[in-house]
Amino acid sequence: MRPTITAFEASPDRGQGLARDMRVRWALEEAGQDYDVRLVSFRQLKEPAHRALNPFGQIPTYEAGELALFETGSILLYIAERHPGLLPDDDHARARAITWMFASVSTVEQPIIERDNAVLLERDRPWTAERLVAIDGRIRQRLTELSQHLGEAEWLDGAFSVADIMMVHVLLRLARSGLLEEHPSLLAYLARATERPAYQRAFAAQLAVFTGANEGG
Ligand code: GTB
Repeated sequence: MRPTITAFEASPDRGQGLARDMRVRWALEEAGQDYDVRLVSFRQLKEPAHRALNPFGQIPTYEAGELALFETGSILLYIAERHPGLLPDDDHARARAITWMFASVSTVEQPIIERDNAVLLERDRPWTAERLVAIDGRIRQRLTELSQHLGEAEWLDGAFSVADIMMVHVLLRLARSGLLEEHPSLLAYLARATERPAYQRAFAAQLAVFTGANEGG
């Protein structure tokens, strides 16, 4: 069944692909699954019709028939369990890939969101500069640990999986921070991932929302 996802009507990042609908678009592109996109305004996000899909009033959501999901981790897992090539068949390898999905959002992403909050929402506070130093220290620690894990490997654990979609999208949010440049192996990991045709198609589709070009399926 062709799913419908939601995305911002007005791209706050001007088409850089940083909003989380990008993760779902990318997974669907990797899966070869066509999809529809319903664009939602900031006002609509907080209205009952959207909160019925996501009680927190956020994008993205995923609808297929009677099923409505929110949370990118859950949506990516749902897609990956129904399409070959996004999770390993081996039971243990599958469990490790799912572990990396959780690690992406609960261990690596957390200080990155704190950083965005400090830079975007709290930039005028007297303590922001000091707080940024502390946050960047926590991010640096995670990036060092991640690059040590990755070593010379192409992907997080064996073959490419939804865990890489999640981790790469989390890291891309640091693109302008200068922190990624301290880890050439992570830059190479991001380049490998974003060169994938599925990423490129997903990126072009979300960019089209910003440029006003027709939304692709
Ligand atoms: N844990 C949820 C998930 O993974 O699905 C988080 C969902 C979420 O944060 N959604 C954001 C949202 O709807 C959009 S992605 N925010 C509106 C609101 O809460 O009212 C976060 C995001 C937004 C914009 C940029 N940007 O412009 O660069 C980057 C990331």
